Amino acid sequence: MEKKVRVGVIGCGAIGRDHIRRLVGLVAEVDVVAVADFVPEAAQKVAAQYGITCYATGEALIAAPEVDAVLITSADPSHAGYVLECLKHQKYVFCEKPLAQTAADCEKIMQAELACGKRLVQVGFMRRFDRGYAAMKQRIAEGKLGDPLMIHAAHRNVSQAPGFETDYAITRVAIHELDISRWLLDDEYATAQVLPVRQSKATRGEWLNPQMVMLTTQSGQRIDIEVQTDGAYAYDIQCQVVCENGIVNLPDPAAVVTRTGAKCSFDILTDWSQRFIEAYDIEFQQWAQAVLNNRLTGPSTWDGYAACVAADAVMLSRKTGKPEPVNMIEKPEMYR
Ligand code: ISE
Repeated sequence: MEKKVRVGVIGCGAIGRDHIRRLVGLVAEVDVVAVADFVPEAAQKVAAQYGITCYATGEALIAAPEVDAVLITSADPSHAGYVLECLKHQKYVFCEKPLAQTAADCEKIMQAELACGKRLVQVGFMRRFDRGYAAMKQRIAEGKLGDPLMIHAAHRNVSQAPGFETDYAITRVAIHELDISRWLLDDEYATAQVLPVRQSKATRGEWLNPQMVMLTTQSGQRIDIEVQTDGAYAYDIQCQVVCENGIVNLPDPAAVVTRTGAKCSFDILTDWSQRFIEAYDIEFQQWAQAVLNNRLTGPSTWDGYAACVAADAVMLSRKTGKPEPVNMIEKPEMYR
């Protein structure tokens, strides 16, 4: 591989364009060399903007000899197929979350990656690179707070694009909490459940909102996640880990505090890509460095799988009305 990682991007929607801007402007170790999109005009426009190659299909981009690594930011249902194609070519692939639509597809990816003999896949769980979450994990690891016992979390969105569905609140939204909670607690889930809750008028009955997700871990910790996908006052992410000797809270991202008229206030963002902008930057800087070093360290196929199995159990519990087991295969050595 060259000194720089030559990256091809599949998916030129909002997140794809934002990541290309980030890679081009902030990640010195990367050259973005090619794009593709299901909508050809979308890819042609980005290719013209950056003077790079436009491929007619994602498969052609993956096979291109000048592409060392692939970034997948296409529609969720296409993720698993493109990741498998990258593995066929033994190429590094960064896949936005979710890794796949089902746990079964994640298992296929795992088998293909194991056959390659080394980690090639990283999943876009960017919160692990957020300074706030990283500081929480560090504080827990220091040990003074004792063992973590539970997590109270909230994920609040202002609105959703048309066509949003009840399950997306889990597979696209709460999936971040499903990842970050097991990362913070360093444990795997035992059960998952969704509890009925009075519905918000904001959603006009088009999908279930809010939803209350409950999980238990193998060591008996409990996690509650309030998921509001529409009509919230801001894009607000809350997380509190309750430990034996104290609690640790996710800090609000740096904001200017105003004190006036006997009030103290700061703005809360409304856009998730702004809220986690620094986390995304760090995530890609570290990924590029890891690809150059030939040793991935970020969220793995196993992490994508674990979140997916938990999401499947949450959605099943909505149908059965009871907690469902989160059954995972044995963790392969490569992901330990
Ligand atoms: C959005 O769809 C995402 O993909 C973001 O990662 C998530 O934080 C946000 O809440 C979702 O609406």
